[in-house]
Amino acid sequence: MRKWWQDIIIYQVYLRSFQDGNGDGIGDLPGLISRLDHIKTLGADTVWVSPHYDSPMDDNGYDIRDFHKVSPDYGSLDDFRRLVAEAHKRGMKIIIDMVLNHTSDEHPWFQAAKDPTHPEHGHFRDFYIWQEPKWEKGERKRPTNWTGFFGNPTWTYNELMDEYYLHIFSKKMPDLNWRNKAVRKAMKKVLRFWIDIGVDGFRLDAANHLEKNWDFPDASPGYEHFSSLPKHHEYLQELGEEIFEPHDLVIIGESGGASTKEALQYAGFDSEEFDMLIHFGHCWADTDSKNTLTPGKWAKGEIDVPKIKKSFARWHEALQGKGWNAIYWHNHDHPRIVSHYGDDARYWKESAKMLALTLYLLPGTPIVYYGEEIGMTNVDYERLEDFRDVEVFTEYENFRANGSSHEVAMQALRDRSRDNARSPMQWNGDKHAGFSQTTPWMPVNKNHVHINVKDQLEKEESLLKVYQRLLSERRKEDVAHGDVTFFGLEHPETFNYLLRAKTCDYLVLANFKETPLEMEFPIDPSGFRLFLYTSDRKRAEKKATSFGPYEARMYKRKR
Ligand code: TEU
Ligand code: CA
Repeated sequence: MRKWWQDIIIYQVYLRSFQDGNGDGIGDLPGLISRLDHIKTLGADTVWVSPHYDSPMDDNGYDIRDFHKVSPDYGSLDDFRRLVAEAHKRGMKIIIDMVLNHTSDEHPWFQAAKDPTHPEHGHFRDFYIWQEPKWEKGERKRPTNWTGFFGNPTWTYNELMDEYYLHIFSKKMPDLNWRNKAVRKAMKKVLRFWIDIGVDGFRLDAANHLEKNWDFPDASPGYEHFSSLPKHHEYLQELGEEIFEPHDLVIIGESGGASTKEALQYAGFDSEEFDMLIHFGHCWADTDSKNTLTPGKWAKGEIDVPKIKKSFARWHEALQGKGWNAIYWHNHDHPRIVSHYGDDARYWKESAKMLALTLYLLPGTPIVYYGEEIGMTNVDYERLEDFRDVEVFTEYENFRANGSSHEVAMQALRDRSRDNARSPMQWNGDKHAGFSQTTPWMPVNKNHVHINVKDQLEKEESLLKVYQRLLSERRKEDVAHGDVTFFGLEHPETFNYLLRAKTCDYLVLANFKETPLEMEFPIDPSGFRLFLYTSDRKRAEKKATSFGPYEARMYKRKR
Protein backbone atom coordinates (compact mmCIF):
# COMPACT_ATOMS: atom_id res chain seq x y z
CA MET A 1 0.00 0.00 0.00
CA ARG A 2 1.23 3.42 -0.91
CA LYS A 3 2.01 5.70 2.03
CA TRP A 4 1.76 9.48 2.03
CA TRP A 5 5.40 9.87 2.95
CA GLN A 6 6.55 8.11 -0.20
CA ASP A 7 5.45 11.16 -2.15
CA ILE A 8 6.96 13.93 -0.07
CA ILE A 9 9.94 16.07 -0.96
CA ILE A 10 11.85 17.06 2.15
CA TYR A 11 13.78 20.26 2.75
CA GLN A 12 16.14 20.20 5.72
CA VAL A 13 16.40 23.43 7.69
CA TYR A 14 19.26 24.09 10.08
CA LEU A 15 17.17 26.38 12.24
CA ARG A 16 20.00 28.45 13.69
CA SER A 17 21.16 29.54 10.26
CA PHE A 18 18.05 29.74 8.11
CA GLN A 19 16.35 33.05 8.91
CA ASP A 20 16.56 35.38 11.88
CA GLY A 21 13.13 36.77 12.66
CA ASN A 22 13.81 39.04 15.64
CA GLY A 23 17.16 40.62 14.81
CA ASP A 24 19.41 38.89 17.35
CA GLY A 25 21.60 37.22 14.74
CA ILE A 26 20.21 33.72 15.35
CA GLY A 27 17.81 31.90 13.06
CA ASP A 28 14.46 31.13 14.69
CA LEU A 29 10.94 29.76 14.25
CA PRO A 30 9.29 33.06 13.22
CA GLY A 31 12.08 33.42 10.64
CA LEU A 32 11.41 29.93 9.32
CA ILE A 33 7.68 30.64 9.09
CA SER A 34 8.42 33.73 7.01
CA ARG A 35 10.37 31.54 4.58
CA LEU A 36 7.96 28.63 4.18
CA ASP A 37 6.94 30.05 0.84
CA HIS A 38 10.50 29.83 -0.44
CA ILE A 39 10.50 26.11 0.37
CA LYS A 40 7.14 25.65 -1.25
CA THR A 41 8.14 27.56 -4.40
CA LEU A 42 11.21 25.38 -4.67
CA GLY A 43 8.90 22.38 -4.90
CA ALA A 44 9.42 20.79 -1.50
CA ASP A 45 6.44 20.13 0.75
CA THR A 46 7.96 18.84 3.99
CA VAL A 47 10.34 20.58 6.35
CA TRP A 48 12.75 18.74 8.61
CA VAL A 49 13.69 21.18 11.35
CA SER A 50 16.94 20.64 13.25
CA PRO A 51 16.54 20.59 17.07
CA HIS A 52 14.45 23.48 18.37
CA TYR A 53 14.45 22.48 22.07
CA ASP A 54 15.84 24.24 25.09
CA SER A 55 19.57 23.57 25.17
CA PRO A 56 22.88 25.01 26.36
CA MET A 57 23.89 24.64 22.67
CA ASP A 58 27.07 22.70 23.19
CA ASP A 59 26.19 20.87 19.96
CA ASN A 60 23.71 23.42 18.57
CA GLY A 61 20.71 21.85 20.24
CA TYR A 62 21.45 18.13 19.85
CA ASP A 63 22.19 18.46 23.57
CA ILE A 64 18.68 18.87 24.97
CA ARG A 65 18.07 20.38 28.40
CA ASP A 66 14.28 20.34 28.28
CA PHE A 67 12.43 18.22 25.72
CA HIS A 68 9.17 20.06 26.34
CA LYS A 69 10.42 23.58 25.84
CA VAL A 70 11.46 25.58 22.80
CA SER A 71 14.86 27.23 23.08
CA PRO A 72 14.44 30.96 23.76
CA ASP A 73 16.93 31.42 20.88
CA TYR A 74 14.28 30.03 18.56
CA GLY A 75 11.02 31.34 20.03
CA SER A 76 8.23 29.85 22.10
CA LEU A 77 5.91 26.89 22.07
CA ASP A 78 3.31 29.17 20.55
CA ASP A 79 5.71 29.98 17.72
CA PHE A 80 6.15 26.26 17.19
CA ARG A 81 2.38 25.73 17.10
CA ARG A 82 2.17 28.54 14.59
CA LEU A 83 4.83 26.85 12.45
CA VAL A 84 2.79 23.66 12.33
CA ALA A 85 -0.40 25.57 11.54
CA GLU A 86 1.24 27.70 8.83
CA ALA A 87 2.80 24.65 7.24
CA HIS A 88 -0.43 22.68 7.29
CA LYS A 89 -2.28 25.66 5.83
CA ARG A 90 0.04 25.42 2.84
CA GLY A 91 -0.36 21.67 2.53
CA MET A 92 3.10 21.16 3.98
CA LYS A 93 4.33 18.82 6.73
CA ILE A 94 6.68 19.31 9.67
CA ILE A 95 9.24 16.72 10.76
CA ILE A 96 11.17 17.45 13.93
CA ASP A 97 14.57 16.18 14.97
CA MET A 98 14.36 13.94 18.03
CA VAL A 99 17.37 12.92 20.08
CA LEU A 100 16.83 9.59 21.85
CA ASN A 101 20.42 8.65 22.50
CA HIS A 102 21.48 11.32 24.97
CA THR A 103 20.49 14.49 26.79
CA SER A 104 22.39 17.57 27.85
CA ASP A 105 24.34 17.24 31.09
CA GLU A 106 22.19 20.21 32.17
CA HIS A 107 19.00 18.15 31.82
CA PRO A 108 17.31 17.74 35.26
CA TRP A 109 17.59 13.96 34.86
CA PHE A 110 21.35 14.17 34.72
CA GLN A 111 21.50 16.77 37.47
CA ALA A 112 19.77 14.26 39.74
CA ALA A 113 21.72 11.30 38.39
CA LYS A 114 25.17 12.74 39.06
CA ASP A 115 24.48 13.90 42.61
CA PRO A 116 24.02 11.26 45.35
CA THR A 117 22.55 13.90 47.68
CA HIS A 118 19.81 14.87 45.22
CA PRO A 119 16.36 13.78 46.48
CA GLU A 120 15.62 12.00 43.20
CA HIS A 121 19.05 10.48 42.71
CA GLY A 122 17.75 6.96 43.32
CA HIS A 123 15.33 7.16 40.43
CA PHE A 124 17.57 8.95 37.94
CA ARG A 125 21.00 7.44 38.52
CA ASP A 126 20.34 4.60 36.10
CA PHE A 127 18.93 6.90 33.42
CA TYR A 128 22.58 7.14 32.39
CA ILE A 129 25.48 4.75 32.05
CA TRP A 130 27.92 4.75 34.96
CA GLN A 131 31.02 2.65 35.44
CA GLU A 132 33.64 2.51 38.14
CA PRO A 133 37.18 3.60 37.35
CA LYS A 134 39.79 1.09 36.39
CA TRP A 135 42.90 1.27 38.51
CA GLU A 136 46.30 0.71 37.00
CA LYS A 137 49.43 1.08 39.15
CA GLY A 138 47.52 3.31 41.53
CA GLU A 139 46.29 5.51 38.71
CA ARG A 140 42.62 6.12 37.97
CA LYS A 141 41.76 5.09 34.40
CA ARG A 142 38.66 5.25 32.17
CA PRO A 143 36.53 2.09 32.08
CA THR A 144 37.38 1.59 28.36
CA ASN A 145 39.62 3.27 25.80
CA TRP A 146 36.77 4.00 23.36
CA THR A 147 36.84 7.16 21.24
CA GLY A 148 33.62 9.04 20.57
CA PHE A 149 32.35 10.60 17.34
CA PHE A 150 33.84 14.00 18.11
CA GLY A 151 37.31 12.54 18.55
CA ASN A 152 37.31 12.54 22.35
CA PRO A 153 37.31 9.74 24.98
CA THR A 154 33.78 8.46 25.68
CA TRP A 155 34.02 8.62 29.48
CA THR A 156 34.12 11.55 31.87
CA TYR A 157 34.82 11.24 35.56
CA ASN A 158 32.33 12.61 38.04
CA GLU A 159 33.67 13.36 41.47
CA LEU A 160 30.45 13.18 43.47
CA MET A 161 29.76 9.72 42.11
CA ASP A 162 33.39 8.65 41.96
CA GLU A 163 32.39 7.02 38.68
CA TYR A 164 32.60 7.71 34.97
CA TYR A 165 29.59 8.37 32.74
CA LEU A 166 29.44 7.36 29.10
CA HIS A 167 29.07 9.86 26.26
CA ILE A 168 29.68 8.88 22.64
CA PHE A 169 29.49 12.56 21.65
CA SER A 170 30.69 15.53 23.73
CA LYS A 171 31.08 15.33 27.50
CA LYS A 172 28.06 17.60 27.78
CA MET A 173 25.95 14.89 26.12
CA PRO A 174 25.64 11.91 28.48
CA ASP A 175 24.15 8.77 26.87
CA LEU A 176 20.80 7.54 28.14
CA ASN A 177 20.53 3.98 29.40
CA TRP A 178 17.91 2.35 27.17
CA ARG A 179 18.04 -0.87 29.20
CA ASN A 180 16.21 1.07 31.88
CA LYS A 181 12.45 0.81 31.42
CA ALA A 182 11.93 4.19 33.08
CA VAL A 183 14.04 5.81 30.34
CA ARG A 184 11.94 4.24 27.63
CA LYS A 185 8.79 5.38 29.39
CA ALA A 186 10.08 8.94 29.76
CA MET A 187 11.10 9.15 26.11
CA LYS A 188 7.71 7.85 24.96
CA LYS A 189 6.11 10.65 26.92
CA VAL A 190 8.33 13.14 25.10
CA LEU A 191 7.34 11.71 21.71
CA ARG A 192 3.64 11.86 22.61
CA PHE A 193 3.97 15.48 23.67
CA TRP A 194 5.11 16.52 20.18
CA ILE A 195 2.67 14.24 18.42
CA ASP A 196 -0.13 15.96 20.33
CA ILE A 197 1.14 19.32 19.12
CA GLY A 198 0.68 18.06 15.59
CA VAL A 199 4.07 17.17 14.10
CA ASP A 200 3.94 14.84 11.11
CA GLY A 201 7.05 12.87 11.87
CA PHE A 202 10.44 12.54 13.46
CA ARG A 203 13.97 12.40 12.20
CA LEU A 204 15.56 10.22 14.85
CA ASP A 205 19.04 11.41 15.63
CA ALA A 206 21.97 9.03 16.00
CA ALA A 207 19.39 6.27 15.87
CA ASN A 208 21.64 3.26 15.80
CA HIS A 209 23.47 3.77 19.07
CA LEU A 210 20.79 3.14 21.72
CA GLU A 211 22.28 -0.14 22.93
CA LYS A 212 25.83 -0.52 24.26
CA ASN A 213 27.97 -3.52 24.98
CA TRP A 214 27.79 -3.63 28.77
CA ASP A 215 30.81 -5.92 29.01
CA PHE A 216 32.75 -2.76 28.20
CA PRO A 217 35.75 -4.32 26.46
CA ASP A 218 38.64 -2.14 25.31
CA ALA A 219 38.69 -1.35 21.57
CA SER A 220 39.80 1.61 19.52
CA PRO A 221 37.80 3.52 18.45
CA GLY A 222 35.26 0.90 19.57
CA TYR A 223 32.21 1.94 17.50
CA GLU A 224 31.11 -1.69 17.25
CA HIS A 225 30.40 -1.64 20.97
CA PHE A 226 27.85 1.14 20.68
CA SER A 227 26.41 0.84 17.16
CA SER A 228 23.58 -1.29 15.72
CA LEU A 229 23.67 -3.97 18.44
CA PRO A 230 20.77 -6.48 18.39
CA LYS A 231 18.96 -5.11 21.43
CA HIS A 232 18.95 -1.70 19.82
CA HIS A 233 16.34 -2.99 17.36
CA GLU A 234 14.15 -4.17 20.23
CA TYR A 235 13.95 -0.64 21.59
CA LEU A 236 12.98 0.73 18.20
CA GLN A 237 10.33 -1.95 17.73
CA GLU A 238 8.83 -1.06 21.06
CA LEU A 239 8.62 2.60 20.02
CA GLY A 240 7.24 1.58 16.64
CA GLU A 241 4.47 -0.56 18.04
CA GLU A 242 3.39 1.82 20.76
CA ILE A 243 4.03 5.23 19.26
CA PHE A 244 4.96 5.43 15.60
CA GLU A 245 2.57 3.00 13.91
CA PRO A 246 -0.66 4.09 15.63
CA HIS A 247 -0.08 7.70 14.58
CA ASP A 248 0.71 7.41 10.88
CA LEU A 249 3.87 9.46 11.23
CA VAL A 250 6.91 9.45 9.02
CA ILE A 251 9.95 8.13 10.86
CA ILE A 252 13.35 8.77 9.39
CA GLY A 253 16.16 7.11 11.26
CA GLU A 254 19.70 8.35 11.10
CA SER A 255 21.90 5.29 11.13
CA GLY A 256 25.42 6.13 10.15
CA GLY A 257 27.36 3.03 9.37
CA ALA A 258 24.24 0.88 8.88
CA SER A 259 24.82 -1.81 6.27
CA THR A 260 22.45 -2.89 3.52
CA LYS A 261 22.11 -6.16 5.47
CA GLU A 262 20.25 -4.21 8.12
CA ALA A 263 18.27 -2.24 5.56
CA LEU A 264 15.06 -4.24 5.78
CA GLN A 265 15.23 -4.56 9.52
CA TYR A 266 15.32 -0.78 9.74
CA ALA A 267 13.25 0.35 6.79
CA GLY A 268 11.47 -2.66 5.32
CA PHE A 269 7.74 -2.30 4.72
CA ASP A 270 7.14 -4.87 7.47
CA SER A 271 9.48 -3.18 9.89
CA GLU A 272 8.05 -1.15 12.71
CA GLU A 273 11.31 0.70 13.26
CA PHE A 274 11.72 3.39 10.58
CA ASP A 275 10.00 4.30 7.33
CA MET A 276 13.26 5.29 5.75
CA LEU A 277 16.87 5.49 6.67
CA ILE A 278 19.59 8.08 6.51
CA HIS A 279 22.75 6.07 6.00
CA PHE A 280 26.07 7.48 4.91
CA GLY A 281 26.83 5.01 2.11
CA HIS A 282 27.71 7.60 -0.52
CA CYS A 283 29.32 10.11 1.85
CA TRP A 284 33.04 10.59 2.35
CA ALA A 285 33.95 8.69 -0.82
CA ASP A 286 37.08 10.79 -1.03
CA THR A 287 39.32 10.06 1.93
CA ASP A 288 43.05 9.49 1.87
CA SER A 289 43.99 6.66 4.20
CA LYS A 290 47.68 7.61 4.05
CA ASN A 291 47.09 10.97 5.71
CA THR A 292 48.07 10.61 9.36
CA LEU A 293 48.08 14.30 10.26
CA THR A 294 44.36 14.89 9.73
CA PRO A 295 43.08 11.32 9.45
CA GLY A 296 39.68 9.75 8.78
CA LYS A 297 36.99 11.95 7.25
CA TRP A 298 39.34 14.93 7.58
CA ALA A 299 41.77 13.51 5.02
CA LYS A 300 40.76 14.89 1.66
CA GLY A 301 41.58 12.60 -1.24
CA GLU A 302 40.57 11.66 -4.76
CA ILE A 303 36.82 11.15 -5.30
CA ASP A 304 35.92 7.51 -5.83
CA VAL A 305 32.97 7.87 -8.23
CA PRO A 306 32.24 4.12 -8.52
CA LYS A 307 31.95 3.97 -4.74
CA ILE A 308 29.28 6.68 -4.79
CA LYS A 309 27.30 5.08 -7.63
CA LYS A 310 27.53 1.61 -6.14
CA SER A 311 26.19 2.82 -2.84
CA PHE A 312 23.09 4.26 -4.53
CA ALA A 313 22.70 1.09 -6.57
CA ARG A 314 23.19 -1.23 -3.60
CA TRP A 315 20.69 0.53 -1.36
CA HIS A 316 18.19 0.74 -4.16
CA GLU A 317 18.48 -2.96 -4.79
CA ALA A 318 18.29 -3.87 -1.11
CA LEU A 319 15.07 -1.94 -0.62
CA GLN A 320 13.33 -2.21 -3.97
CA GLY A 321 9.79 -3.54 -3.51
CA LYS A 322 10.57 -4.39 0.12
CA GLY A 323 11.19 -1.09 1.80
CA TRP A 324 11.71 2.59 1.22
CA ASN A 325 14.78 4.62 0.45
CA ALA A 326 15.76 8.21 1.18
CA ILE A 327 18.09 9.99 -1.21
CA TYR A 328 20.22 13.00 -0.41
CA TRP A 329 23.69 14.40 -1.01
CA HIS A 330 24.57 15.98 2.29
CA ASN A 331 23.34 17.43 5.57
CA HIS A 332 24.49 19.52 8.54
CA ASP A 333 27.25 17.02 9.37
CA HIS A 334 29.04 17.24 6.02
CA PRO A 335 30.83 19.79 3.90
CA ARG A 336 28.72 21.57 1.27
CA ILE A 337 28.17 19.17 -1.59
CA VAL A 338 29.38 21.48 -4.37
CA SER A 339 32.67 21.98 -2.53
CA HIS A 340 32.91 18.31 -1.60
CA TYR A 341 32.04 16.39 -4.78
CA GLY A 342 31.99 19.28 -7.24
CA ASP A 343 34.14 22.36 -7.75
CA ASP A 344 33.26 25.53 -5.88
CA ALA A 345 35.57 27.73 -7.96
CA ARG A 346 35.86 27.61 -11.73
CA TYR A 347 33.12 25.05 -12.42
CA TRP A 348 30.83 26.01 -9.57
CA LYS A 349 27.70 26.30 -11.67
CA GLU A 350 28.35 23.29 -13.89
CA SER A 351 29.22 20.98 -11.04
CA ALA A 352 26.33 22.14 -8.84
CA LYS A 353 23.89 21.44 -11.66
CA MET A 354 25.56 18.11 -12.40
CA LEU A 355 25.08 17.07 -8.76
CA ALA A 356 21.41 18.04 -8.94
CA LEU A 357 20.84 16.05 -12.12
CA THR A 358 22.60 12.95 -10.88
CA LEU A 359 20.55 12.81 -7.66
CA TYR A 360 17.06 14.11 -8.19
CA LEU A 361 15.82 11.66 -10.79
CA LEU A 362 16.52 8.69 -8.54
CA PRO A 363 13.62 6.85 -6.84
CA GLY A 364 12.90 7.31 -3.13
CA THR A 365 12.22 10.33 -0.92
CA PRO A 366 14.61 13.20 -1.60
CA ILE A 367 16.03 15.46 1.07
CA VAL A 368 17.29 18.85 -0.10
CA TYR A 369 19.60 20.58 2.36
CA TYR A 370 19.06 24.32 2.82
CA GLY A 371 21.28 26.40 0.55
CA GLU A 372 22.00 23.46 -1.74
CA GLU A 373 19.43 24.83 -4.18
CA ILE A 374 21.58 27.93 -4.71
CA GLY A 375 24.91 26.13 -4.59
CA MET A 376 26.15 27.42 -1.24
CA THR A 377 29.79 26.50 -0.74
CA ASN A 378 32.12 25.65 2.12
CA VAL A 379 33.04 28.48 4.45
CA ASP A 380 35.99 30.74 3.79
CA TYR A 381 37.03 31.33 7.40
CA GLU A 382 40.60 32.33 8.11
CA ARG A 383 40.56 32.19 11.90
CA LEU A 384 39.87 29.32 14.26
CA GLU A 385 37.55 31.66 16.20
CA ASP A 386 35.20 31.88 13.23
CA PHE A 387 34.28 28.21 13.65
CA ARG A 388 31.51 27.20 16.04
CA ASP A 389 31.24 23.40 16.07
CA VAL A 390 32.27 21.64 19.30
CA GLU A 391 33.91 18.94 17.18
CA VAL A 392 36.20 21.45 15.46
CA PHE A 393 38.02 22.33 18.67
CA THR A 394 38.75 18.80 19.87
CA GLU A 395 39.88 17.78 16.41
CA TYR A 396 42.07 20.85 15.96
CA GLU A 397 43.95 19.79 19.09
CA ASN A 398 44.18 16.23 17.77
CA PHE A 399 45.66 17.43 14.44
CA ARG A 400 48.24 19.55 16.20
CA ALA A 401 49.14 16.63 18.45
CA ASN A 402 49.57 14.48 15.31
CA GLY A 403 52.17 16.99 14.16
CA SER A 404 50.23 19.10 11.69
CA SER A 405 50.93 22.82 11.38
CA HIS A 406 48.28 25.42 12.17
CA GLU A 407 47.77 25.97 8.42
CA VAL A 408 47.33 22.26 7.63
CA ALA A 409 44.88 21.90 10.49
CA MET A 410 42.93 24.99 9.36
CA GLN A 411 42.74 23.70 5.80
CA ALA A 412 41.30 20.39 7.01
CA LEU A 413 38.65 22.33 8.94
CA ARG A 414 37.82 24.50 5.93
CA ASP A 415 37.55 21.45 3.70
CA ARG A 416 35.75 19.01 5.95
CA SER A 417 34.23 20.46 9.09
CA ARG A 418 30.51 20.39 9.78
CA ASP A 419 30.50 24.17 10.09
CA ASN A 420 30.84 24.33 6.32
CA ALA A 421 27.19 23.44 5.99
CA ARG A 422 25.98 25.63 8.83
CA SER A 423 26.72 29.18 7.73
CA PRO A 424 23.75 31.56 7.37
CA MET A 425 21.43 31.11 4.42
CA GLN A 426 22.28 33.49 1.59
CA TRP A 427 19.03 35.20 0.72
CA ASN A 428 20.53 38.25 -0.98
CA GLY A 429 23.73 40.22 -1.50
CA ASP A 430 23.21 42.66 1.39
CA LYS A 431 25.50 42.98 4.39
CA HIS A 432 24.23 39.99 6.36
CA ALA A 433 22.91 38.17 3.30
CA GLY A 434 19.28 38.92 4.22
CA PHE A 435 19.62 36.41 7.03
CA SER A 436 19.63 39.02 9.80
CA GLN A 437 19.76 42.74 10.49
CA THR A 438 22.72 42.24 12.78
CA THR A 439 25.99 40.30 12.94
CA PRO A 440 24.98 36.61 12.68
CA TRP A 441 25.97 33.97 15.24
CA MET A 442 28.49 32.63 12.74
CA PRO A 443 29.98 34.60 9.87
CA VAL A 444 28.18 34.79 6.54
CA ASN A 445 30.16 33.43 3.61
CA LYS A 446 31.66 36.35 1.67
CA ASN A 447 30.47 34.86 -1.59
CA HIS A 448 26.86 35.73 -0.71
CA VAL A 449 27.28 38.84 -2.86
CA HIS A 450 27.08 36.60 -5.94
CA ILE A 451 25.61 33.35 -4.57
CA ASN A 452 22.13 34.15 -3.25
CA VAL A 453 18.44 33.40 -3.67
CA LYS A 454 17.42 36.82 -4.96
CA ASP A 455 19.89 36.71 -7.82
CA GLN A 456 18.94 33.18 -8.84
CA LEU A 457 15.23 33.89 -8.82
CA GLU A 458 15.88 36.54 -11.44
CA LYS A 459 17.97 34.37 -13.78
CA GLU A 460 16.41 31.77 -16.03
CA GLU A 461 19.53 29.61 -16.21
CA SER A 462 20.23 29.61 -12.48
CA LEU A 463 20.78 26.55 -10.32
CA LEU A 464 17.64 27.41 -8.35
CA LYS A 465 15.60 27.21 -11.55
CA VAL A 466 17.10 23.81 -12.31
CA TYR A 467 16.03 22.63 -8.84
CA GLN A 468 12.51 23.92 -9.41
CA ARG A 469 12.27 22.12 -12.74
CA LEU A 470 13.72 18.89 -11.41
CA LEU A 471 11.46 18.78 -8.37
CA SER A 472 8.33 19.60 -10.34
CA GLU A 473 9.25 16.97 -12.93
CA ARG A 474 9.78 14.48 -10.12
CA ARG A 475 6.37 15.07 -8.68
CA LYS A 476 4.53 15.14 -11.99
CA GLU A 477 6.09 11.94 -13.22
CA ASP A 478 6.09 10.09 -9.90
CA VAL A 479 9.84 9.57 -10.03
CA ALA A 480 9.84 8.44 -6.38
CA HIS A 481 8.26 5.17 -7.54
CA GLY A 482 10.26 4.94 -10.75
CA ASP A 483 12.42 2.11 -11.91
CA VAL A 484 16.13 2.83 -12.21
CA THR A 485 18.90 1.18 -14.23
CA PHE A 486 22.44 2.31 -13.56
CA PHE A 487 25.07 2.13 -16.31
CA GLY A 488 28.81 1.75 -15.96
CA LEU A 489 29.07 1.42 -12.20
CA GLU A 490 32.80 0.73 -12.53
CA HIS A 491 33.51 3.73 -14.74
CA PRO A 492 35.71 6.18 -12.81
CA GLU A 493 34.16 9.36 -14.22
CA THR A 494 30.60 8.90 -15.45
CA PHE A 495 27.32 8.88 -13.52
CA ASN A 496 24.69 7.50 -15.89
CA TYR A 497 21.24 6.05 -15.38
CA LEU A 498 17.83 5.51 -16.90
CA LEU A 499 14.71 6.20 -14.88
CA ARG A 500 11.42 4.80 -16.08
CA ALA A 501 8.71 7.08 -14.68
CA LYS A 502 4.92 7.19 -15.07
CA THR A 503 4.60 8.32 -18.67
CA CYS A 504 8.18 8.86 -19.73
CA ASP A 505 11.78 7.78 -19.41
CA TYR A 506 14.64 9.97 -18.25
CA LEU A 507 18.20 9.35 -19.30
CA VAL A 508 20.82 11.09 -17.19
CA LEU A 509 24.38 11.23 -18.48
CA ALA A 510 27.06 12.97 -16.47
CA ASN A 511 30.76 13.59 -16.30
CA PHE A 512 31.38 13.60 -12.52
CA LYS A 513 34.90 14.93 -12.95
CA GLU A 514 36.75 17.94 -14.32
CA THR A 515 38.57 16.18 -17.17
CA PRO A 516 36.52 16.26 -20.39
CA LEU A 517 35.47 12.89 -21.73
CA GLU A 518 33.81 11.11 -24.61
CA MET A 519 30.97 8.75 -23.90
CA GLU A 520 28.60 6.75 -26.04
CA PHE A 521 24.91 6.55 -25.21
CA PRO A 522 24.47 3.46 -23.04
CA ILE A 523 21.14 2.74 -24.78
CA ASP A 524 19.56 3.55 -28.12
CA PRO A 525 18.85 7.31 -27.89
CA SER A 526 15.99 7.39 -30.37
CA GLY A 527 12.96 9.24 -29.10
CA PHE A 528 14.93 11.04 -26.38
CA ARG A 529 14.98 14.84 -26.36
CA LEU A 530 17.40 17.01 -24.42
CA PHE A 531 15.53 18.45 -21.44
CA LEU A 532 18.02 19.77 -18.86
CA TYR A 533 21.73 20.42 -19.24
CA THR A 534 24.61 22.09 -17.48
CA SER A 535 26.35 23.73 -20.44
CA ASP A 536 24.87 25.37 -23.48
CA ARG A 537 22.22 23.61 -25.49
CA LYS A 538 23.87 24.04 -28.87
CA ARG A 539 27.05 22.32 -27.79
CA ALA A 540 25.12 19.51 -26.17
CA GLU A 541 23.15 18.95 -29.36
CA LYS A 542 26.04 19.26 -31.78
CA LYS A 543 28.48 17.12 -29.86
CA ALA A 544 26.23 14.70 -28.04
CA THR A 545 29.02 12.32 -27.13
CA SER A 546 31.52 14.78 -25.72
CA PHE A 547 31.23 16.02 -22.17
CA GLY A 548 33.11 19.01 -20.79
CA PRO A 549 34.12 19.46 -17.14
CA TYR A 550 31.26 18.34 -14.87
CA GLU A 551 28.90 18.40 -17.82
CA ALA A 552 25.60 16.58 -17.35
CA ARG A 553 22.50 16.18 -19.47
CA MET A 554 19.03 14.86 -18.90
CA TYR A 555 17.08 13.52 -21.86
CA LYS A 556 13.40 12.74 -21.79
CA ARG A 557 11.33 10.34 -23.89
CA LYS A 558 7.57 9.94 -23.86
CA ARG A 559 6.42 6.34 -23.79
O1 TEU B 1 24.92 12.69 14.12
C1 TEU B 1 25.20 11.37 14.50
C2 TEU B 1 26.44 10.85 13.92
O2 TEU B 1 27.10 11.47 13.12
C3 TEU B 1 26.81 9.51 14.38
O3 TEU B 1 25.83 9.03 15.17
C4 TEU B 1 26.99 8.62 13.22
O4 TEU B 1 26.07 7.59 13.34
C5 TEU B 1 28.36 8.09 13.19
O5 TEU B 1 29.21 9.15 12.90
C6 TEU B 1 28.50 6.99 12.15
O6 TEU B 1 29.80 6.76 11.78
C7 TEU B 1 23.84 13.24 14.76
C8 TEU B 1 23.60 14.65 14.30
O7 TEU B 1 23.31 14.65 12.93
C9 TEU B 1 24.79 15.50 14.67
O8 TEU B 1 24.67 16.80 14.20
C10 TEU B 1 24.93 15.48 16.17
O9 TEU B 1 26.09 16.15 16.54
C11 TEU B 1 24.98 14.06 16.72
O10 TEU B 1 23.97 13.23 16.18
C12 TEU B 1 24.79 14.08 18.22
O11 TEU B 1 23.49 14.35 18.56
CA1 CA C 1 16.54 35.31 16.14
